[in-house]
Amino acid sequence: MLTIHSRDHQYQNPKFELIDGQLRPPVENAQRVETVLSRIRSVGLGSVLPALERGLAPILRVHEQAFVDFLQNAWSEWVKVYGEREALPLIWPTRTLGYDRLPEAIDGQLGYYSFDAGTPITAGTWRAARASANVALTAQQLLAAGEQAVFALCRPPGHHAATNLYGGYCFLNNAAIAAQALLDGGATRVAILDVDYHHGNGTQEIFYHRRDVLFVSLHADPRVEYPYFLGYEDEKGAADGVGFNLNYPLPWGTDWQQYRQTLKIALDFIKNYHPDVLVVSLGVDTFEYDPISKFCLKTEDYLTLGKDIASIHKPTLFVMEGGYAVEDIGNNIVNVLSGFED
Ligand code: Q9C
Ligand code: ZN
Repeated sequence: MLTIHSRDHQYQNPKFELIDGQLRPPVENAQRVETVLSRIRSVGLGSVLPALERGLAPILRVHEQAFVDFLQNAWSEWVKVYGEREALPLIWPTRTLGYDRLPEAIDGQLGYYSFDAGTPITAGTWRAARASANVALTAQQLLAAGEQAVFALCRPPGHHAATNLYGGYCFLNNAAIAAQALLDGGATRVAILDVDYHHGNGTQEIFYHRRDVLFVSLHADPRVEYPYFLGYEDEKGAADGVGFNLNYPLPWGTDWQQYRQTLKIALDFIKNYHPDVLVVSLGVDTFEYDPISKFCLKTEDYLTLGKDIASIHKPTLFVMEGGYAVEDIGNNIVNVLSGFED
């Protein structure tokens, strides 16, 4: 299987993240990509190709122009006021505080365009986020040209990013941008299967009113897990999209046997949708030793996960999402991809 990659991921390199009441070294760090890449090379999964520049047009098919402008300028605006330290929001438009005004000050704009304080903006964030979208888009082009499966080694991840919101380590929604580009390139129906541990709230929001993209997500129950406010089973889509959004919240402690039962149901639904293409938001933070998660999948389970995804026989674009801090993420990712190819 081909892998697409960009060196520019390393420009997203915050010194700390705010997590669980502490400033700690970020789990979403540049080492993640190096770990996955070195495993891809050592097992000889296939060639690793650089991403091509695709410009802003495909990004603007998914994200609001003002949001993209904000991401592009946030760092320089922040530095003018606060100096060269990581930009974090401290206030949000919530319930009775009002939602509609876009403040002029960068502090207010950070709150307007974000949904958490765990996603630092640095000098290189925009460069890295754009490169990550180009990774997904380069993989999308190869798929459109006839590849059966391609792995987009995206970083930063994307599935929490919505039309005009960033958060959860995500700035641009790489999977959604690729899905939209597949439609624009001639596909009629695209299914997105999100197997990251966290609900893909951004992807859900982007396609919630549409039926040309089916969104199916397995994730930790938002009643007890991030992102808390979206990802419930009664969120089924709206308007034209009713019936085309499917959430499967699972309890803490879920192991492969329980996970697989739900995965089979999800894959059946996807099969009956008859998509032209499948996009997989591939997080391996479902791993038993993931530092921020509470599922119990084992390294060998990811082989079966890949095999199960292959069983619906669709051209498949794998987009890297979460999976943190442990050496095993290399094995886990490569197991999904090689399980798929077996
Ligand atoms: N108590 C992705 O996996 N919050 N993002 C962690 C831990 C951040 C995860 C809180 C989780 C974001 C792409
Ligand atoms: Zn995740």
